[in-house]
Amino acid sequence: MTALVLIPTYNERDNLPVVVAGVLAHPNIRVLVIDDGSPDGTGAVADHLGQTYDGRLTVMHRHGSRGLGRSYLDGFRVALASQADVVCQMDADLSHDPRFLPALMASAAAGAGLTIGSRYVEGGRVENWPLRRMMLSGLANTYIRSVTGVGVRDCTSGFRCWRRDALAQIPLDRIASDGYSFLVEVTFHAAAAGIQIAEVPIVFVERRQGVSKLSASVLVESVVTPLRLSLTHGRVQSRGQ
Ligand SMILES: Nc1nc2c(ncn2[C@@H]2O[C@H](COP(=O)(O)OP(=O)(O)O)[C@@H](O)[C@H]2O)c(=O)[nH]1
Ligand SMILES: [Mg+2]
Repeated sequence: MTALVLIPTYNERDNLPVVVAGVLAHPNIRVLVIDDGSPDGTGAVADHLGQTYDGRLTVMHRHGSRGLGRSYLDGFRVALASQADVVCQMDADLSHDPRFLPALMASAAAGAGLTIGSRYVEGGRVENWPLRRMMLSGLANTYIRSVTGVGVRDCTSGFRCWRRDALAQIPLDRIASDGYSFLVEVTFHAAAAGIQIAEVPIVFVERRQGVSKLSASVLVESVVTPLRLSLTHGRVQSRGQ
């Protein structure tokens, strides 16, 4: 089974080489770094990694307005045109440990169209989060589940693995949101399309270097998006756990 791992970056100069080394320690994996013109020079660091890991790492340099969701959409389109069996998503800030990739890929190999690396299933957890961030994340997931009907414990996790044939069923042109909402919206479409969703435990470690790009507008969008999805498409009966 071959995988393409999408890694969006914005100011991750010091973290990116570490995460890439961890990812490419696994066989049959390639990386696509999607850099949004990081002012700290992450794009150049990524280009250098492309030379180091010749043929296994490519870089997409985005221009214009930045956005995590838009970056993922561009990456998905590249992935869909590739030969990779599975398409993974992970953060560059070392919150997502590459050691969990084999478990995510094994779940995809066993048939799950979308596998989510989950903090909120047995064996999963978060390290180094203050209580208020834990509560916010827990509340957000309860809210998303009750409004949309999607039965996933960790809908806002960005550590994921898609079977490429499942990703091809998602109406990418209709996805409007960014940040966490992007993750929620894509998961909603996966559940609505009847794609099998699985969660495997991960340990999420809060970043030690650089800063989070979580902003107030992202939080507002997170409240609005589940409502908009359920009003527009109706609640879904998830086949997740
Ligand atoms: N391409 C791109 N990547 C982004 C953008 N915002 C955040 N990222 C990356 O997305 C990942 C998660 O972002 P982060 O700020 O750590 O969010 P948090 O983990 O929710 O606090 C990291 O790899 C970031 O570098 C963006 O606008 N464009
Ligand atoms: Mg982070």
